[in-house]
Amino acid sequence: MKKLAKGLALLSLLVIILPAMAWGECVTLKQGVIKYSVGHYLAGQPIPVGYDIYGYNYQAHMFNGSYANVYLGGDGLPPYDGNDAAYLAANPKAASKWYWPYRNTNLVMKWNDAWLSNKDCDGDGKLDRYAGFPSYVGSGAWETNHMSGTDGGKHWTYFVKIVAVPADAVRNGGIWYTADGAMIGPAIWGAFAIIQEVASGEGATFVSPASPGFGHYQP
Ligand SMILES: [Ca+2]
Repeated sequence: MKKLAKGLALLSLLVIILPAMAWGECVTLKQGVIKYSVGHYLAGQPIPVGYDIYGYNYQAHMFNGSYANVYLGGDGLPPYDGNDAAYLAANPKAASKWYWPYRNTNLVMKWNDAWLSNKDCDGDGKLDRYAGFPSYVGSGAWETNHMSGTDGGKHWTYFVKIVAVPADAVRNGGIWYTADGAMIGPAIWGAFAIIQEVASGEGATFVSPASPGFGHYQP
């Protein structure tokens, strides 16, 4: 009877430890086995630890490059290099993409690990999103976009902060609110809200009344 109890205790301990170990066995970019997805221009190639040819640095949670290069790779196209005529001659279908008109806008994006991790801990071969949560809602994910360019010879900038909404947030029309009724900000991409916008020459055009700080939305 004592033996059985001991055996059961060991078994229950294993039941607790094994899933934790499986979750803890994360694959990193350094190992060279996390690859670009099917359909990507670089499909099958390992994602590098530093910047890739588009401007993504998945290890450092950032992107810096042409706005079009955020999407071109995923659409099976090479990175835009600034030469319209040569690029379109080689890749004519780029001209019909919605982001093609924004190719001369420079974009710096930053995000946290909940938004897009630099590891694969769930074993699907892809970098994890909202790791440890069933969806982005309540995950504390955030992203910033800093755009810049020239328009009619004038330099302009635009900055926006976006968060995944808390689990108890309430959506009313196009606006997300906290559980106690404070406005978080305009809804974007479903489960996300804009918490701050800054336009050059205009200053902050929106500051979330609930909070413009990422810490406020951490689980
Ligand atoms: Ca994964």
